Parts: sequence; C-alpha cells; structure tokens
Amino acid sequence: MTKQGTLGVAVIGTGRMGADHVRRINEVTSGARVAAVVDIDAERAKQLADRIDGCTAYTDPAAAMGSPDVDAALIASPGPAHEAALLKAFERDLPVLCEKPLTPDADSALRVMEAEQKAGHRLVSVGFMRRYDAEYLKLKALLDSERFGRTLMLHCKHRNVSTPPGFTNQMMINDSVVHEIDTTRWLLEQEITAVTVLRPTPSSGAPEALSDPQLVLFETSGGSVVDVEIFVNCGFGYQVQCEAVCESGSARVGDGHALVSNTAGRWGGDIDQDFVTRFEDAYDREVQRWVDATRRGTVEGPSTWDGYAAAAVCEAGVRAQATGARTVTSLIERPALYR
Ligand code: ISE
Repeated sequence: MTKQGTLGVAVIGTGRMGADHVRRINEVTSGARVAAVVDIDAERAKQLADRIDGCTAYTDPAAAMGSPDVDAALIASPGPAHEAALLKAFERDLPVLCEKPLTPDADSALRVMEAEQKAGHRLVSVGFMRRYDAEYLKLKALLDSERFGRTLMLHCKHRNVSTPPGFTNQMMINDSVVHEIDTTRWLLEQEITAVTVLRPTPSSGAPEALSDPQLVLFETSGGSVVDVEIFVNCGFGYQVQCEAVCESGSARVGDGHALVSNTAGRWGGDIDQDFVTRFEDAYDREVQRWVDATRRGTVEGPSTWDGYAAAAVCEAGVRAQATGARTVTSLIERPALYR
C-alpha cells in the first residue's frame, strides 16, 4: 500500500459508472486514491488520468493491475469484460470491487468462482449498491427483526426514464431486474427457485422490439412470492420501490419523499432521473466500506456466490421471458468458501 496506507485503486472502465467512481474515490472516499484508470478509449483514459495527481492511464487492465502503485481494482467495464479482468486480478491476489453483473451468465460466473477458490480466499465484492442504501438497510433490519412476523411477499417497482440505444429485452432482466434478484435474496435470505415473466402490450413509448413494461414473478425457497414491475422507458423518472408484506404489517422504501413542497394549489416533489443521483449515498457507502475492509485486509459485501446466484436466476428469467412459461432455477451446491 502506498502513502501511509492509502489504497491505490485501478478503476477499469471509465464509462458513466466508472467515471463516477473515479470522481468518488478522488473527492469523497477516504483512505484511497485513483492510481490508474483503464479504458479501451486511450484518449478518454488519458483525459481522466491527467486531472488526477499520480494517476496513470492504460488501455489494458492487466498492465494497470501489474503496476506496483495498484493495490486493488474497481471493475466498472461492461459485463462481458469482467471475467478476464477478474482472473487477472486473482493472479496478482488483488482485492476487487466488481460492478454488477459479476459476469453475463452462470457458466462464466462459475469459472470466476472456481478461480477465486483456487486463490484460497475471497477477493471479490460485487457492487449490488442497494445493499448500501439507507432506506433498504432499514427495511433489512426490520425484516431481520421479525417484528412484523415472516415476510410473505415483496412488491417491487423498477422504473427508468429511458434506455440507451441497443437495450434489449434480455437486458431488462440481466441489467435491470438483476438488482431485484439480489435484493430478494438479501432481504429474505432465501434462494429464488422459479421465475415467470408476463408481458403486457408494450407502451407506445417503448423502442421497437422492446417489450416494455414487463412483470416478473419470483418464487423463493421459503415460500415467499415477489413481483417486479420493470418499466425501463417510463419517461418520467428513475423510481425504485420495494414494499414488504409481512404477517402483521408492511413496510415500503423508495417513495423519494425527501422534500415535499406546496405551492399554487398543488403539492409534490422531485423524482430522480437516474441511478447515479438516486443511489449516490449508497455508492459512496459501498466504496468507502470496500476501501475500509480492504485496508484492514478483509473482504465484505456481496460475494462471488451472490454474483453467480444472480446470474443463474437471470438465465432462468431470460428463458421465462422468451417462453412465457414458469421456469425453475438451478444452482450448484454452495462452496465452503461462501458459507
Ligand atoms: C443499469 O445498468 C443499472 O444498474 C440501474 O441501476 C438500473 O436501474 C438500470 O435499469 C440498468 O440498466
């Protein structure tokens, strides 16, 4: 570790999320600095690196992770590039915060899990940021306390203003609903055993070939049922809500009532327009917790197992979406490293 224990981080991928993490580590997080940025766009990486003291630009993740200035990696490149970067990080025994999805499918997630087991200890935390959101943390504490009894159902809403070009039906599961998959597993501490996807007549605002919105149903190993409205071109805002229905009460997060105003015969508030602002605090907490744990020599947060389980449910979800049939999920037995 460099400079009195300051963690030198290589940020791999400097698109929307990666660039935001570079800003965060540089300006918000304590105990870490951006030692390297990596992007296939050399100019983009250079422009970012030039603004940060002691930061070097690379186009090759392996070269960045081989630098003596780098103690840990934050992977924020597109999902299909994660496996190669993770395997390189393991070769150097580098701790990694890997943005979701861990990898795009269960087979590649299994390969990553095998490589981590060969390393002999956990190195990866997966960036499922909702686990760090203040409201979700309160909901988790309430459900864990069982004050309202057992959780019977979750009703989830996941709405985006619009999708970038090329966004597909499969991405509605792999990129978007993957958050509810992780949230369900984390909140209920159960596995998802079956997925069904219903597709109403698409909104006239949906891009061609996108079946938007969709209703996704999960059944869980403990007998709970979860419904997820995924609507990625709703046009009006970024909304993520979750209501837990328990035996003697219910609790909801994500109403976004931080400020309620009254004027000219109306009341209301603002709706976030994207995940970068809606989950800003959660991302700050996630990265700080990762840096603190890494500097202590420990690994916390969602594991490679969680990334694999989410990928396996996504695969079932994509099949369910294509066939319209209830689709059973399948997971390998949980390896000892993740128990
Ligand atoms: C995006 O990749 C995210 O992770 C957002 O949280 C999610 O709301 C969005 O649908 C995804 O495309």
